[in-house]
Amino acid sequence: MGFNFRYPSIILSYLLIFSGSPSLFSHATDTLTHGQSISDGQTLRSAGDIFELGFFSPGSSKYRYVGIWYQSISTQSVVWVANREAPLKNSSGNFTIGSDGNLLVLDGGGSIIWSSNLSAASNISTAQLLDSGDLVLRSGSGTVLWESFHDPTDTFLPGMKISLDTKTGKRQIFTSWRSPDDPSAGNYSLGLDPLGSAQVFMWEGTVPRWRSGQWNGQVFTGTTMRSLYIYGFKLVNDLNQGIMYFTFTQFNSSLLRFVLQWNGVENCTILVEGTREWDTVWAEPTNECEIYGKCGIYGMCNDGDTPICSCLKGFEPSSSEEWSKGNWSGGCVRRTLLDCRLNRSGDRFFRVAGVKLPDRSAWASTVLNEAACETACLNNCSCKAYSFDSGMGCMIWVHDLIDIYQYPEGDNDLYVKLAGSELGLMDECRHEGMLPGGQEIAVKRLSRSSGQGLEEFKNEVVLIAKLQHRNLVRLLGYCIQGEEKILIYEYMPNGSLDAFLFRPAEQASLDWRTRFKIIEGIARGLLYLHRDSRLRIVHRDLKASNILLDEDMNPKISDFGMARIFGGDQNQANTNRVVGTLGYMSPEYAMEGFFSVKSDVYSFGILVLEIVTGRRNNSFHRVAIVE
Ligand SMILES: *[C@@H]1O[C@H](CO)[C@@H](O)[C@H](O)[C@H]1NC(C)=O
Ligand SMILES: *[C@@H]1O[C@H](CO)[C@@H](O)[C@H](O)[C@H]1NC(C)=O
Ligand SMILES: *[C@@H]1O[C@H](CO)[C@@H](O)[C@H](O)[C@H]1NC(C)=O
Ligand SMILES: *[C@@H]1O[C@H](CO)[C@@H](O)[C@H](O)[C@H]1NC(C)=O
Ligand SMILES: *[C@@H]1O[C@H](CO)[C@@H](O)[C@H](O)[C@H]1NC(C)=O
Ligand SMILES: *[C@@H]1O[C@H](CO)[C@@H](O)[C@H](O)[C@H]1NC(C)=O
Ligand SMILES: *[C@@H]1O[C@H](CO)[C@@H](O)[C@H](O)[C@H]1NC(C)=O
Ligand SMILES: *[C@@H]1O[C@H](CO)[C@@H](O)[C@H](O)[C@H]1NC(C)=O
Ligand SMILES: *[C@@H]1O[C@H](CO)[C@@H](O)[C@H](O)[C@H]1NC(C)=O
Ligand SMILES: *[C@@H]1O[C@H](CO)[C@@H](O)[C@H](O)[C@H]1NC(C)=O
Ligand SMILES: CC(=O)N[C@H]1CO[C@H](CO)[C@@H](O)[C@@H]1O
Ligand SMILES: CC(=O)N[C@H]1CO[C@H](CO)[C@@H](O)[C@@H]1O
Repeated sequence: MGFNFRYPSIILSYLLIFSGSPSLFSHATDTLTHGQSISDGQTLRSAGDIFELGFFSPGSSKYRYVGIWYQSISTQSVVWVANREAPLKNSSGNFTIGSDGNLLVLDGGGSIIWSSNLSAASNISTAQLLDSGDLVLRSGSGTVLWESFHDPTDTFLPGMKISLDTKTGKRQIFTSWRSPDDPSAGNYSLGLDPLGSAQVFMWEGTVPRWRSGQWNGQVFTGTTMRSLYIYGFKLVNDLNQGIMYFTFTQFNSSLLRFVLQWNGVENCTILVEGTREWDTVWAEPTNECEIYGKCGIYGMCNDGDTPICSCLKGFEPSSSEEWSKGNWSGGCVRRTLLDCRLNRSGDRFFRVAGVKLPDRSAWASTVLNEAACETACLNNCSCKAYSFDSGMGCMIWVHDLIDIYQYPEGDNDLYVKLAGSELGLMDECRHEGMLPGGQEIAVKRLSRSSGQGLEEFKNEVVLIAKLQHRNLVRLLGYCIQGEEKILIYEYMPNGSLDAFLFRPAEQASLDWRTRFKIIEGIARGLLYLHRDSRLRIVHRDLKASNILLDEDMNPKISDFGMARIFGGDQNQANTNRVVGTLGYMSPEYAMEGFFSVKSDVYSFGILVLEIVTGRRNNSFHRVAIVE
């Protein structure tokens, strides 16, 4: 965006002639008091010289607007506009606090063209521009009457809220500019899901264009927004006040902003120190699969495939003619009706790995483990799919599945309910949970649609077959049949460590002796991987849910799908594909892709903290998730 700051000579000479008079604005201040005004060419400046408020013309426009921008940046970046719908036609406007205490933009004739519109303002109010970029109007007693952060334009700054009043349904909405030359409300808006799910939506008009995916307490699961070291979001759900909002904090001292651009892209940029240029941290939607419902209902988008849309297994295009033309909007229909009898239903689940989970999930708050989640979905005839995740718990879908995107960073698995006959191939490859000798086993199933499936499958088989240690889970066998790939492990009756650590009901059963034993066991397993085995192995995804517990609560490291073997004198490697779990990843790995045995040690450190405290390493406290 280019900005022309026009100082017509008439204004300049006015300033020169009267510069000797006792004007408040001979040097910039951050506060406007009752009765004072600033005219075109004058500005308010926040105390730390970060933001500036004044008159500007965007791009090639000749109109004048009152707005707030970053004071120090030469390429002017406006974060808020007052009179976006009512431009000044010339530079004789004023910004002032009116006699009733409202903030006003006046044109040269003295008519009000914009107002903060408070019915009960104060006749001695003051307005102050803060270093956060917020313009705050206070009454004489200091009560906040109005603030620009509650009346946003297109820019989401640290400390702002994106909110939903759960009682009235009123939302705080961000609206794009119409064009780089025109700040009036454009076609795109951004706000919380009016249905109350913890998701951010973008609309084009009233049609959903993009959504963030479900919030898991740490991140939005459907985005590639992985910069946890630059900023962190927080969800607050205040049931008393009936308000729910997201806000974010930046961890990095550089200036940071999210802009809903005029072209319908939400763009997070950071000011690169030294260069004074904005650098993109994250922007969506930037590929077709990120567009809401691109492939219609029961369709799945994968921009690595040609064509990008396919129907979920067991479904076929509703109109193959439209699909062949690249019009996927009609979506897909089920091939074989579900059986859906209670208990002995012939229905089964098909795993679709690594996806942005579909929209309109329902949260089964009382279901606490994956098996119960599967049962809950199987026993509810309206249930189309389920997903279980330690952060989000059990989610089921009773509406048609829409907006499924399979992408490399996607780390949620969706289990889609299908008639058993649709899974014919798999039947031959199924084990009944017990080997012929009566030994109990655990089965891990990978599927073709997981995208990374075969590579990781081979990796895991080859690796684990070479490894033997009491603190590593044992592989008993595997099966490849058609598109099915199955791993058979020894059975771990006590499940995974995260279930014990983070569930209030189970926490009590972990005494200090047991916790110590678990830490020691993990350390032994890790030492074996790093030093004592014939190979040097970096696990790359060490976390509580990958530590399994046997009947005596001995820990065993599992899930070698992401592991890498290092050569004899190799100490470090780099990858473009950062895999693993946020919160456990070392900064140099998460940001630069560098990994080494040290990355595992970092994850181990986080794990020890979690085992000792019984708390997740959430930088933010999650108040609640509503659905
Ligand atoms: C500026 O415009 C206002 C109305 O839009 C008009 O009343 C005023 O005379 C104009 N001033 C100049 C200097 O053109
Ligand atoms: C705008 O402000 C200037 C300086 O405070 C004042 O002289 C002028 O009368 C104001 N104009 C209007 C229309 O209020
Ligand atoms: C102020 O209120 C009036 C009347 O309710 C409305 O027409 C106008 O758009 C409002 N202005 C702003 C800036 O909200
Ligand atoms: C503000 O209003 C109060 C009550 O209406 C009045 O007593 C007071 O004089 C007013 N102050 C100013 C500065 O106008
Ligand atoms: C903030 O993050 C940017 C982008 O990763 C980086 O270039 C910059 O050095 C960081 N600044 C600080 C103070 O950490
Ligand atoms: C906004 O919508 C109008 C009407 O549908 C369309 O003509 C215009 O191109 C759209 N603008 C953008 C930036 O998409
Ligand atoms: C995001 O904004 C930056 C700075 O304005 C710009 O250079 C970049 O092209 C934008 N990214 C997208 C995807 O629009
Ligand atoms: C796309 O297909 C749907 C039905 O599947 C149809 O209703 C719609 O009109 C088609 N759109 C275009 C642009 O052809
Ligand atoms: C079958 O399901 C019903 C209803 O959920 C339940 O009451 C019953 O115990 C189940 N029977 C068996 C054998 O699981
Ligand atoms: C199925 O689950 C949905 C969502 O939790 C619920 O509203 C519905 O009552 C359930 N149906 C049955 C038959 O349990
Ligand atoms: C703490 C805990 O739940 N321990 C259980 C681990 O598994 C064995 C065998 O199933 C149970 O007997 C323990 O109670
Ligand atoms: C990896 C990670 O997210 N570590 C964080 C754990 O929590 C502490 C305290 O909140 C942070 O300082 C770490 O950065």
